[in-house]
Amino acid sequence: MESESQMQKTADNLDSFIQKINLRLEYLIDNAFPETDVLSDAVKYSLLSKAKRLRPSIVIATGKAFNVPEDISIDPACCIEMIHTYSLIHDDLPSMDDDDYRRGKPSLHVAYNEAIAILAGDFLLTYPFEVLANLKSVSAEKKINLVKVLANRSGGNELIKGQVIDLTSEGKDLPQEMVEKMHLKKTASMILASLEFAAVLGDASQSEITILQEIGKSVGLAFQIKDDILDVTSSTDILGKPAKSDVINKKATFVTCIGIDKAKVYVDALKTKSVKLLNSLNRNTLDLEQLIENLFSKKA
Ligand code: GRG
Repeated sequence: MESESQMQKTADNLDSFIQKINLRLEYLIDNAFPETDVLSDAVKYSLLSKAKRLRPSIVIATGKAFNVPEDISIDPACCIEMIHTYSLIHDDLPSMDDDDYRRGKPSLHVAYNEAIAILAGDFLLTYPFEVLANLKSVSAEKKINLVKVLANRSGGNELIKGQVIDLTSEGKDLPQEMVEKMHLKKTASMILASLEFAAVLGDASQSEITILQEIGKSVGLAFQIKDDILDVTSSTDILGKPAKSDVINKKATFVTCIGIDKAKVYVDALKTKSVKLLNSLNRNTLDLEQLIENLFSKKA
């Protein structure tokens, strides 16, 4: 049982991760653009808007469990957030989900235009690889392994594959195993990349990597099932993105597949599994545990 002071310390740690991530993202973007232009403005509009910073926080928190200093994990963490933000920008485009509202304000293609939104997404997909190549105090071998993880998890067999399944199955009744596959690809992939980044930086053993990957799958799946549930139970104001979007777009979700009640039971089972896996790491994972707890209780 965690003491009250330990819980406060964990909450302070998570807040400080978010503040550091926000500052570093701004620094990295300023560094990429010697002069302000419409692209740098558009990138900042999306990237620096209010977001939970879940994935980069996972990199830092898991890194800490593997003795990786925050000043080493911060840039790889920001790379994941950039890729995640690109995927949201492109997902909102008229040719994809055509959503006008994201992170509590008009989507990028609405605030600017479609071409600029595509280009801002392109920038956020490519710049992270430059940032990884330029990392200081990280060996060349580790940089290559980080690049491999990021290219793989954001690539045609993972994040992009999930989006393809999502878009091509609109209006269809998918079996549960196919919805699960889509969720693992679309949503778990960036959470898996976050855990694998920490594993690379912290020299995790093969058995630890396997446990981290199992955690990533359970947590990623649960995160998306919660999202499926919130789409029908919450509001646009609370979510900061359109509610009932899945219903309107005729998406196959866990709610359409097994119903809200069974979906909630499944999320609870995934939570129990994740905590068990986390404990089996035998490391100081208090920050990571709290992050996962926040994610399971997410209301937006
Ligand atoms: C365009 C290749 C490509 C992929 C898009 C990420 C994605 C795939 C689609 C976005 C829509 C969606 C429902 C994604 C599932 C993951 C998810 C719930 C994203 C929102 O992430 P949060 O809640 O948002 O962490 P913030 O804004 O806090 O970062």
